[in-house]
Amino acid sequence: MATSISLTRYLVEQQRAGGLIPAPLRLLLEVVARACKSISHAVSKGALGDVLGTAGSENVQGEVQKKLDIIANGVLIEANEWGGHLAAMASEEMDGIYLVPNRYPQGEYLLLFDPLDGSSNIDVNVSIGTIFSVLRKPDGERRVEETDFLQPGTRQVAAGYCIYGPQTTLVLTVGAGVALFTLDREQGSFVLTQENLRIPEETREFAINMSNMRHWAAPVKRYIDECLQGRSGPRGKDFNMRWVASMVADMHRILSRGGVFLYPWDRREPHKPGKLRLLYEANPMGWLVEQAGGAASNGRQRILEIQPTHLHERVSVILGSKNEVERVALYHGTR
Ligand code: P6P
Repeated sequence: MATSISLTRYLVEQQRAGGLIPAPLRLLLEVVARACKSISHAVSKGALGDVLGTAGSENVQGEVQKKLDIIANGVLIEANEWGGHLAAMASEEMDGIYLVPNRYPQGEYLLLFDPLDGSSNIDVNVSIGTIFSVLRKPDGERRVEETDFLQPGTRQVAAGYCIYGPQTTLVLTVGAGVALFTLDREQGSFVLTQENLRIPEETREFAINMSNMRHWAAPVKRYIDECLQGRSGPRGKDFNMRWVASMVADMHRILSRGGVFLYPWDRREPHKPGKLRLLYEANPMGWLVEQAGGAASNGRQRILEIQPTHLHERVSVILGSKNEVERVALYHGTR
């Protein structure tokens, strides 16, 4: 039987080969992976663990928080604050940034996360996940401020997600392709099960919430209409649609077999550029997609080049198979 490669061994060998993973970053990624293992355990308890249902509070987005949102957020904060690899954290579930307490050593990295994406699916046993992004803090000794998190996605040093589905799977990039680690529950460790994931440039699958069709802008409506016309229409082929309503699940499918994911701007809340958040959803997913040979656009520009203006900024997202993302951008008049 082939020797299984643990996450730790993969990170050490990546450091030897490419120097992309200094020891503090390796420690950070291993701690995040251990936190995801704990979250996976909590998620798997379901009704047996008093973890379902709402927490009776709202997050900064004004969304009702699920008990598991709060649990997952706490697990990530407690796991990462003492290690000396981080200066601060930011989360979808927290209004402001979380500075590592002075009683712990200050590190050089910033960790951003959506602790439990897709939480509307928690109570109905559909796959959910944790999305994370790692940035460097600015040089110097001053305390980190919220503005230090406002870096474009091109400045990420690591990004990934952990999907809690039939398998618990960690998907990670540090800028040398995308690797996939499956949790071996008997060993209690993440084992490398695929590397150099590639998204096919062509696809026959799109993921969008069709119930919003009447609210979309013309370029998105044109793109989806043409897909729906199938082989007798301008695309000359039939398409299939998927919508899990859990970005991690939809994006894992796209990273695994291709497809295009759209959550575009729509007229329901015209003052918002989109529903999904730039810093801890679109940027990490966008980097993973690009590292796998796909594309990530807001319809008008490369997502990773957007200069954030505030921590919980939202963005329109078109992610996945390169030729499809470029077609949507073309329809927006930006190619
Ligand atoms: P809708 C989950 O709440 C989420 O943020 C993403 O994971 C998912 O893709 C999207 O919202 C689903 O949104 O409007 O279809 O419920």
